[in-house]
Amino acid sequence: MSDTENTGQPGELAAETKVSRRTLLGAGVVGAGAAGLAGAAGLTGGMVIGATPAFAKEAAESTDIPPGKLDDYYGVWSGGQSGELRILGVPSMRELIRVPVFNLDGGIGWGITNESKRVLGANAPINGDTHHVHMSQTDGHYDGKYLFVNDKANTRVARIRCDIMRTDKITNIPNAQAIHGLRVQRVPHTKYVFCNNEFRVPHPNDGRDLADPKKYFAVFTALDAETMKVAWQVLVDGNLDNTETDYTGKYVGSTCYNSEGATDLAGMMDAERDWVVYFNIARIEAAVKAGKYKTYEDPNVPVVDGRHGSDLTLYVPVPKNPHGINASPDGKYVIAAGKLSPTVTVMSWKKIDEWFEGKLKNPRDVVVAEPELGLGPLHTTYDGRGNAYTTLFIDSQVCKWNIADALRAAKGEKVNYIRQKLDVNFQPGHNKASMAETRDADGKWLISLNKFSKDRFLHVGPLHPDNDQLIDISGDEMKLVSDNPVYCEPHDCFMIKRDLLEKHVKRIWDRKDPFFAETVAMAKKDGINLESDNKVIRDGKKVRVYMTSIAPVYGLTEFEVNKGDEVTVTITNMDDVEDLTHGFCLANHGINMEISPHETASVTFTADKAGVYWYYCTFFCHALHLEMRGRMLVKA
Ligand code: CUK
Ligand code: CUA
Ligand code: CA
Repeated sequence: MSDTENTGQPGELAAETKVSRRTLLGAGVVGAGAAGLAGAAGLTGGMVIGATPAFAKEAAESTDIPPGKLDDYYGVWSGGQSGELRILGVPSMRELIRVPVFNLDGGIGWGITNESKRVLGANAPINGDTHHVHMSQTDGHYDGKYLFVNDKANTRVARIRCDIMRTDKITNIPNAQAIHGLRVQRVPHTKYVFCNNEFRVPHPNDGRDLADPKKYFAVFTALDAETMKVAWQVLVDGNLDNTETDYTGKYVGSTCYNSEGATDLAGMMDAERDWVVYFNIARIEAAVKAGKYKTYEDPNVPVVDGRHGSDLTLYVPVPKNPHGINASPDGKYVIAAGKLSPTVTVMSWKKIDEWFEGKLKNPRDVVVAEPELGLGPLHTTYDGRGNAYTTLFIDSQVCKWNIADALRAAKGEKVNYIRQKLDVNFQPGHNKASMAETRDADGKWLISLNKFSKDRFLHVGPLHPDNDQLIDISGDEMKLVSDNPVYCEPHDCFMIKRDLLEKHVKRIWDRKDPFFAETVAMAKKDGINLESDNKVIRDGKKVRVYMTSIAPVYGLTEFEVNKGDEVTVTITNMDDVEDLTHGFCLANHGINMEISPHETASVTFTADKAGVYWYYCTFFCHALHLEMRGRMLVKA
């Protein structure tokens, strides 16, 4: 097959896009993994993969959302090293809003307001690296309550409240470095958020054992979803990459690509097999309860020992540097992608249960198939009709295959389990089908999150956007329907049906919202009624300025302070009209914040320059929006 056949592109390809997907990343780029990849390619020698079947030409589902009409799905995207989340409409792929998490956002004042600083913590780093965003679930269905996302860069996990789409808690994970994989417990509900520690380090990491990597280790973390406190951790062999939970609430598994415990690339590719480690949640809880744990950096965080030989864990050898791990929505299987092996490993949750019950002897007995799919399998998603879709990074394809047929082939039957390979542009990491991480997988849309866009878009400088391609999977044939440039760098996303989330999302703030409760408490101490008072309270060198905003005026059009005062400005938006947001920007002070209807927001700064400083509204709220301003008078 030539590299430009079977592209599935709508219309003609421009000549310059006819680059070979397989040569796009030449030896130089993948060269680092060349040894492993050559080995992997060798394994494909005997691969029996039938030709992609011919499909009757049928039209793809329409992505056209006419003006005034709404999308069928919310899409929730992680923002990679932008540190944020993004909410899109699917299938239009229109970006609806960004949710700042581990980043500064001057648009709404995230990292500037007191309310956001309380969530971020004092002097928190603002270079997050979000990969895995998942919604809380109840009985394997999305419940519209929370989103959780990792920060690989600074070893944190954040929770986002879906009703206001604001980050409301951030937890630093102790005894770990680089939280990568993250998943929620599905059943009976999201009690725990599971977090993977990717980098092995010494413990305590205080300068000891620098040159002794044998003493480094990694931990698996269970966060309590409600308190956002670490419930327990498990010390593991190797490292932890991606993670996945089952549909019974009993087990959670993680891929490990560095079973070698190596500190360099060659060392991490040394073994032919690494593993997937499964954690037995009930046994771990019992061990913690029985006091069978140690503590390391944080005396309040119990760490149980789950290394080889422990009855808390099961290590299943799988080929080679596995990456993604994804449970099928029927609750039966969990599939780990081989990355440096052309295979994926299909494991049965039931057999994992049997292994822990002592009914199986060999850890590999939980493996029910290991189909070959192509080069560089990274992540798998599902259509709810028995098919799996695995991204092939090196082949630049999405491979659709049938799970039942792969199981039959594993038993020696001559069946072709590959349904279709669709070229994507280019080098896909994650993919995700609509509703696929719940029991309600509906097999309508598939997103392929491609790391390279090459010439698919107008050039904008050396940094190219990624290309998130939307693929219609509702029929027998996958059809590529749109290319969507995205800013660096979504790793993962999910799609939830509109009606499941829409009903949980508020249109106007509740005055009793805990998000600004501390600010309300401060006002109460000052005897201020935030909804009507416009007053300045002086407290030594601290000045607290309270005002309302009702379009097009602030409750105070001037206030006076002394140079050197610490000033807190608190604004309450008393407009009742949905969507009537005001801003507060103080000229030449690096301050801007957003205040939506019935919200209270505050900001604290030092008035360190004498003079007249105008503050003004930054959200166009009224015909006289430009006139919505006032003066801070700073006496020398
Ligand atoms: S990882 Cu990026 S493509 Cu962080 Cu889920 Cu696989
Ligand atoms: Cu208020 Cu513009
Ligand atoms: Ca390895």
